[in-house]
Amino acid sequence: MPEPTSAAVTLPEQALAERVRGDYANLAAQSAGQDPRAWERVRCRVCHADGLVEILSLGLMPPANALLRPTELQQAEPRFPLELKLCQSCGLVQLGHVVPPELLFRSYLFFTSTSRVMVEHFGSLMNDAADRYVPPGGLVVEIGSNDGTALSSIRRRDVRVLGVDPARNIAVMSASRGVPTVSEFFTEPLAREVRRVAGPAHLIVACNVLGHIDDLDDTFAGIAALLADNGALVFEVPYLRDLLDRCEYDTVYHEHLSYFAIRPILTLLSRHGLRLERVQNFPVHGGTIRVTAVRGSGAADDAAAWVQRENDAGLHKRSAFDGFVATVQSRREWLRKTLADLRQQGRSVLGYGAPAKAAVVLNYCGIGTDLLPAVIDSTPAKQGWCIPGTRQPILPPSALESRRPDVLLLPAWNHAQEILNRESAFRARGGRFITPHGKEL
Ligand code: JHZ
Ligand code: ZN
Repeated sequence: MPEPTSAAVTLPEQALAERVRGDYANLAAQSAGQDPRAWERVRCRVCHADGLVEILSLGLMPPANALLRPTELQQAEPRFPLELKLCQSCGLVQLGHVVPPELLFRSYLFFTSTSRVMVEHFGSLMNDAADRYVPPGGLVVEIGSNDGTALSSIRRRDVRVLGVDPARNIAVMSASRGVPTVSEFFTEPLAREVRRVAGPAHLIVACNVLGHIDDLDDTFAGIAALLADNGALVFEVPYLRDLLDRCEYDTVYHEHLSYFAIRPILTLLSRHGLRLERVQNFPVHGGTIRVTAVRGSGAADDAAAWVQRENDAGLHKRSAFDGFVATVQSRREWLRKTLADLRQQGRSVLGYGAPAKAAVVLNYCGIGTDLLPAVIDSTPAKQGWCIPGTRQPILPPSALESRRPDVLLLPAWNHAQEILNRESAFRARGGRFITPHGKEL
């Protein structure tokens, strides 16, 4: 019997995602067969030095969120090199190739609202920062506003909000939350236009988006142009030290061009007349830093301590990454063996969560539908589609009942607590959760 999916229900955002995917197919066709050097970037995107050194190659991979329809499985997929490099001058870890952003971000299938924990996290960020920096009638602009979750959480009614996000399918969702959104990439010209029409922004928020941007100087020039004199920029990025310490190699994918530490952030801020005021860290997404910056020069005292710890860890040296690379390889061997053993024992295994990370793990580890037949995800817009490259179909959570797997592999390990709470019945009947990083939950 075919698995029930919500594909029969065509939500407006799904219809739009379909339409925008027509553009994707065109771009993908154009990129097929191109020399990978066409996508290569040889200079550091923060300090512009050349001579980036390679840390890790995950091979040729399809873009992690380029989900496929079952009818598209016969077609060739575009693949791009996925290589992590280090700038030994400023310490920025970055990808050596840039997939055209039109391909990655015009139709987006990740929605902030899916995780209750993230909704609360961004709710407190927005309300704390608005209370602190935004006067009555002031303006809050969010870069990468996704489905409007964060901006719509602001409780104060005396502030104006504006989202900027290139994903055309998501604008429908933010509009339904009452968040006006410009469906474009944030650039310096756009920032100047926003300022001309709406005035300066007292608060600019950018969470999990700076890593997606190739031309960071243009973005920061835009921020500097738009920010009110006494305004603040608050941004969040996954923290490089956590990525290395916990070997979160599956957060390396084409959308993520930069992997930030504080040191390169300071270079970038000072070049654009911004002063680092505060750094905080949070456990979300495997380890995140929140940086608050204002107009000015220099940095708050604790920035030096952050940079010192990074220097002590040798983060700007190639040798600091040797252990990481060895662990990535051993985790691949472990996962392949574990899934093969489970199959031999006659245990059924499904994946839980179809984040971008799932595509990275499954493709890098070479896990096809023989070892993992399908994955479950609560996002209606992902259900009925398949993981790029390894092609597991994405099923709704009701498949837990119809398939009754023995083991769930959890690529969405960053949402472990929330998912374990939601699926307590699975564990109550003896089901096991394992992560691609070798943890039993
Ligand atoms: P999740 C995202 O990466 C997107 P991804 C982005 N590229 C980024 O920069 C990083 O975050 C930081 C599902 N799920 O958040 C929903 C359930 O099924 O790890 C999602 O498809 N049930 C902007 O793609 C996936 O898991 C649940 O109960 O790696 C999680 O994706 C919950 C909580 C989630 O994002
Ligand atoms: Zn650099």
